Amino acid sequence: MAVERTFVMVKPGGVERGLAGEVIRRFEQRGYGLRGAKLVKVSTKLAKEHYAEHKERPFFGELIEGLTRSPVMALVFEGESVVKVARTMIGATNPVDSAPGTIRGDLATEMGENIVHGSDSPASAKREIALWFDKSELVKK
Ligand code: D4T
Repeated sequence: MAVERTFVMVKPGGVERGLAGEVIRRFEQRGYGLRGAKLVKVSTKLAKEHYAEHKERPFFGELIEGLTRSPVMALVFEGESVVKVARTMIGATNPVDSAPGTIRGDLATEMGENIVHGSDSPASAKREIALWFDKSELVKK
């Protein structure tokens, strides 16, 4: 086990509903440190790069439209095994299957409005943090 960083994003639907603070609160209360935070009006280019792994999927267009429709809150958290724990805290991709107690399980009901994103592996975390943040925007402990 190791101290690592992950990328978390409150998606447009989450920011629109005023849930950015609730998402940050959950990670901070769990014990993870906030190392980066900013509101971003996402360009189509950035959205396509973020979701590059899904570019052949039938839902890609909707995904890009959904991510660019209003600002997101981009976040970096640091702590013990945070990549894996963040995914557990966020819950299953489809909120219908997300357990109560998870972010999606408590706050969402629809796949297209699942509130939050978290990197799915340490390699994805590295890629996504570099994609969304300049090094100068991240703080040390
Ligand atoms: P993100 O990336 O948004 O945190 O979600 P997940 O990591 O939990 O899930 P994902 O990358 O597989 O899917 C990204 C995004 O696409 C939507 N989606 C996904 C969809 O609309 N239909 C689908 O069949 C799938 C698999 C939901 C989340």
